[in-house]
Amino acid sequence: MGESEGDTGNLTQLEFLALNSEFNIADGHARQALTAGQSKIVDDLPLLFAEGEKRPVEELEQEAHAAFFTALGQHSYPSAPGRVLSCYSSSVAMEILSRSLAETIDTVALVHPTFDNIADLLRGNGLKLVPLAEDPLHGDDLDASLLASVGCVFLTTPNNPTGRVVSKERLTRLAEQCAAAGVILALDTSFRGFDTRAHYDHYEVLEASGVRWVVIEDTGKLWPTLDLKVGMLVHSENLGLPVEKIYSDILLGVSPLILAMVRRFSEDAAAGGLEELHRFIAGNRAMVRAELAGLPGVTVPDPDSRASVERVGIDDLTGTQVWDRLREHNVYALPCRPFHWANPTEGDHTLRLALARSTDPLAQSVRALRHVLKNR
Ligand code: EGV
Repeated sequence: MGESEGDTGNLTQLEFLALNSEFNIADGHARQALTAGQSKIVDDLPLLFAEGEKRPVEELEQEAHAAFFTALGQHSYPSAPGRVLSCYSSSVAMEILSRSLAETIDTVALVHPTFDNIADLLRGNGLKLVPLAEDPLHGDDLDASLLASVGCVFLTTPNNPTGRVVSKERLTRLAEQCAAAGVILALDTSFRGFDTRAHYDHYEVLEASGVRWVVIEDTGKLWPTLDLKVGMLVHSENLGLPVEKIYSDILLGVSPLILAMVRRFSEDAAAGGLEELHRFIAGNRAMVRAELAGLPGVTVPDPDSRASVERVGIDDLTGTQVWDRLREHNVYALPCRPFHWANPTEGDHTLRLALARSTDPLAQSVRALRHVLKNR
């Protein structure tokens, strides 16, 4: 359904093409310059290495988790051993979860749209998917028939690429419904650091509901650490899936150097770094919107988004056409078709831009976009 000759691969394959361009506004990884506070941490890397050599990794890991979760308001995260599984990336956590789910359930309701590798990892492990569009997800109660037909509801919040956040009230109700139906509730919160509306204590809500829950957390989108990062698979005591066993099939643990670095970046975030990041992303977003304002047929689909990505709607060209024309200027964005994993045509007229970039190359990239859109 929805495949066409114009399809150019998955989103990550499109992101690969961009990696060597100075105008890479494709992937959602953080590539802006380090702040002064962050540069200080990088200066201290030899000390963190020495700390990683000397101290027990369990201590470094607990400190990294505590610093990260508290910086983002997640005070009720489970700190007991084995409940937060540190992975090389959130996609590794996603693979572990997908393999675990496939042992006991057949079907997952997955938010639509969302980053395509979530759908691909679930399907790659043999799971069937049912799309859950954002409007019904954020509206009334989920259909009883939907809940009866799935073993898991999987949501990305803030969502990628739309930035939509599941509110505390909404999560409370979703968790109640999933608990009553015996359905696992899984969240990918990789973009939560950008949006204070996603900083209410999710773990408190999930635990209070009694639902079987899993959360994938990520440090990888927040800080420009050259892809030194941790993804975390966090789970409820009652989950009843072999996540710890499958984790052990794939890895022993992440580097204590990276854990020590995550602790320091989290402390810096809590001490004002997060607000600085929010101002930076908001500034880049305002610049992008100002640069594209007034172009006929060009829209802002996600006016409330605070995520580090921004969608642009284009009435009379497809995202793939704009992507192609931008490449002639060595600028790489992302056409949104693949985000709409169940119905790609829904994403035909949108493009995603990365905002976690230094403002100057981002501004040059957006000027090229304006040029392309002006000369349609
Ligand atoms: C985004 C890259 C993977 C992913 C980027 C991403 N692809 N992991 N297969 O990390 O929004 O650009 O999430």
